[in-house]
Amino acid sequence: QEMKVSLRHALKNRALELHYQPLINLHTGRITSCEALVRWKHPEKGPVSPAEFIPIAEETGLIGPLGEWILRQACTEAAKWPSQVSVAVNLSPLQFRNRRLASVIRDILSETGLEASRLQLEITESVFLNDSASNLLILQQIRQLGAKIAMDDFGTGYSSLSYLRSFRFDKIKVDRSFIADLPTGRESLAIIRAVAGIGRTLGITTTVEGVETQTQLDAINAEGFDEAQGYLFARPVPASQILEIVQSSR
Ligand code: G
Ligand code: G
Ligand code: NA
Ligand code: MN
Repeated sequence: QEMKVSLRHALKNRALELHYQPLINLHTGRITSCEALVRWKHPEKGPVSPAEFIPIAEETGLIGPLGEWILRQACTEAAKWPSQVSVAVNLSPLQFRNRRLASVIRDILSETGLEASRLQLEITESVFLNDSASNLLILQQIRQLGAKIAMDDFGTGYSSLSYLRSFRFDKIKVDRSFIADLPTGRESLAIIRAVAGIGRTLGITTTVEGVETQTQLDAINAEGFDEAQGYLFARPVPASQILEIVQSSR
């Protein structure tokens, strides 16, 4: 309750900030996009993780205005980046309760001048759990704007594969739990190999997250993944730093 009040306050008073983490094209070594990750510096508690405050925002309905602020902020920043670099924004399944989500996104794109094709929305499988028919419709509307849709944390839901049949995703991001025990984890290796194969066959970009070591990267490259993200390349950094990074990486 107290958190809810201070989160609302933080949103109003610009105490929230977006950090950005690059995704690297494994064929060219270049940055393809940067994922926006929200940060909150609480006046007394110090930094509070989004893993803690996003669920509070979801329970209290604050995720609507918070999610719009995140989208607008991310698109504003990305419009300053070189045109070949996209921005990835996480969407909470609760944001789909707003049936006008696609038009909100369309307005933000036109306000900020960001080309739709440079916006990627990361969703999790839980988008398909409730109201899946109308959520699917919203996803299709977002896609029609020209934005890209990525399935985040792939493999951790209980029906990941079936969702690949429901919607043609532009990108699959394999959950970092499958990367953590590479290259020795036989099960993880078998699973990421299968995902790389699905991506190749269906023409879906395959990404791994949570790459922390060179040996993990070697294993991922051996499977032919398109993209990777993780501390091995870069940690999430503030907007001013990511601007320098994307400008110097051309
Ligand atoms: O950045 P970090 O690892 O602390 O994020 C923790 C969790 O919070 C992750 O599950 C991440 O997806 C989520 N998260 C971070 N930023 C955002 C955001 O802008 N929107 C939403 N919906 N979730 C976010
Ligand atoms: O749920 P989602 O995939 O959006 O989570 C993104 C979170 O993963 C962010 O909080 C980010 O800080 C974190 N993250 C990014 N790279 C790494 C990494 O290499 N290792 C670990 N453990 N976490 C990472
Ligand atoms: Na994400
Ligand atoms: Mn993820």
